[in-house]
Amino acid sequence: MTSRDRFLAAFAGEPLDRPPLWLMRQAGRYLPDYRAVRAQHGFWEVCKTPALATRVALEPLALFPLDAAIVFSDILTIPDALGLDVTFGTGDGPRVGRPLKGPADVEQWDLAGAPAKLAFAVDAVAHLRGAIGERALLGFCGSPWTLLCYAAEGQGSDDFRAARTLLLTDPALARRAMEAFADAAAGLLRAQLAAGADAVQIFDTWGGLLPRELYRAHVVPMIRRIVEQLPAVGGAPARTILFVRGGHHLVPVLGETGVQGLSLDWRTPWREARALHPRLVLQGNIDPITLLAGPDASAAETRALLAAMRTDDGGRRCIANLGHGILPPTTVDAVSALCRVVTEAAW
Ligand code: 1CP
Repeated sequence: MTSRDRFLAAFAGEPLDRPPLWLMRQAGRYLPDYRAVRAQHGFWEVCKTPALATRVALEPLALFPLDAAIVFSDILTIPDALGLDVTFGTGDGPRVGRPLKGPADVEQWDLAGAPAKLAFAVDAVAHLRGAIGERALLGFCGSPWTLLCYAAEGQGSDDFRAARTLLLTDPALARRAMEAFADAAAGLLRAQLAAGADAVQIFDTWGGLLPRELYRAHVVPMIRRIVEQLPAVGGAPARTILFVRGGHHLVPVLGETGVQGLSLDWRTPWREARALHPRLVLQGNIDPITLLAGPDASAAETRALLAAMRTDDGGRRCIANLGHGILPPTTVDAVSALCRVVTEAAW
C-alpha cells in the first residue's frame, strides 16, 4: 500500500494496513534546514517562492516516514490577501496592519482580488505535488472564526477578547467578516484541490474559546459554508478535516459542519469522539508536549493511541497525528520514535 493509497483508504472507510501518519506543523522552526532558510529569507518570502516553500515542506518527508505532506503556507494568507496587511516580525507573532474596527473596513476588503493574491498558495501545492511521489498532499486554510480572532485583535492573544466581544455586540458585522473569510477560504481550497491536494484541513485554532451554543450558532454555519463550496471528487465529497483546538466541549456538534474528518485536540479522549462520530475520519491526537518528554515517552504515548484506534471499527477511518502542532524545541529523535511506533504497528 502506498502512502497516498493508505491516506485515501482512511477516507473511503476501507481496511488499513496501519493508520496513515502526518504531523501538524511538520515543517517549521524545530527543523535545522527550516531555520537555515529563515535566516536568509522572510516568512512571506518563503511562502511566496514555490522553490523555497517546497524545500521546507520536503524536509520532514526526508527525515521521517510520513505519509502526507502539507503545503507550506499560513492561515493568515487570507486576511492578508483581502487587504488587512499581515506581517511577521522576528521572533514574535503576526501583526495586522489594518485590523477590523467597524463595518466600513469589511466593505473595503478585496474579495474579488483575493484569488490572484493567493495564487502563490496554489502554485506551492502544484510544485509540491510534483515532488512528493506517492505521498498524500494536504492544502489548508484558517477557519473564519480564527481569522476573525486575528482580524479583530490585530495580533496574537491568549483570549482574543476583541473578537469574542464583537460576536456579542455586533453579530451582524462578525457574520459579514466571517462570510468574507469563508468565501475566500473556499476559493483557495477549491484551487488547491484542483492543483493536486488530496485533502484540505481547516484550522480552527481558537474555536475552543467559544461555548458550545455560540460555536454552533456562529461558527458551524461558516465551516458549512466552506465545505458546501468544495466540489465532489469521483462521486464522493471532497476530503475535509476540521481541527478545533481546545474543542472537546464542541465535539458533539462538529459533525453538523459537514466535514469528513475531525482532527482531535490532545485533551479529547479518542474513544469518546469515536462513539459520537462512528462514520467520520478521526485524526490525532498525541499531546505535543509528549515529544518534549523524549523518545520513550513519545513511543509509549503513541502505542496507547494506536490501541484506542484499533478498538473501533477494526482500526479504519484513523489518521495518526498530534493533537496540535509540533513545538519548536522538539527533537528529531522524539519525532522518529513516534513515527517508528506507527509504521511498525500490527494492524
Ligand atoms: O519562521 C517563523 O518564525 C514563522 C513560524 C511560522 C510557520 C513555520 C508561522 C507564523 N507559520 C508557519 C507555517 C504554518 N502555519 C503552517 C505550515 C507548516 C506545516 O505545518 O508544516 C501551518 C499549517 C500553519 C497554520 C497556522 N498559522 C495556524 C493554525 C495551526 C496552529 O498551529 O494552531 C495558526 C494559528 C497560524 C498563525 C501563526 N502563523 C505564524 C505564527 C507564529 C502563528 C501563531 C500566532 C499566535 O501565536 O497567535
